[in-house]
Amino acid sequence: MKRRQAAFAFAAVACGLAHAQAATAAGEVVKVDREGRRVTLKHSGVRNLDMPPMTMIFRVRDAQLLSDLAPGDRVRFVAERVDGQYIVTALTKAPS
Ligand SMILES: [Cu+2]
Repeated sequence: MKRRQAAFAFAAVACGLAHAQAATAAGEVVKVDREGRRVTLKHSGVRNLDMPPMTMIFRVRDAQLLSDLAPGDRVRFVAERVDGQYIVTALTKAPS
């Protein structure tokens, strides 16, 4: 766990904000929980989080990000780890 956090910290510093766009990951919406401000995504690898492909629940920073989403939508998103939780900070529908 410590090693993983250290690796993430290093990646965050190495990438910096200028490369935030490159941290975009691809996923498909499985479930939208607007009240709980959560979204379940079946995502491909998330490089900045060192995360392999999986289906998981993310918290969402801004409920607005969920306003136009439905299960089955393909999305591009940026997720960050904040206080041990994975939070989606940006999300757009992928062009189909
Ligand atoms: Cu994941």
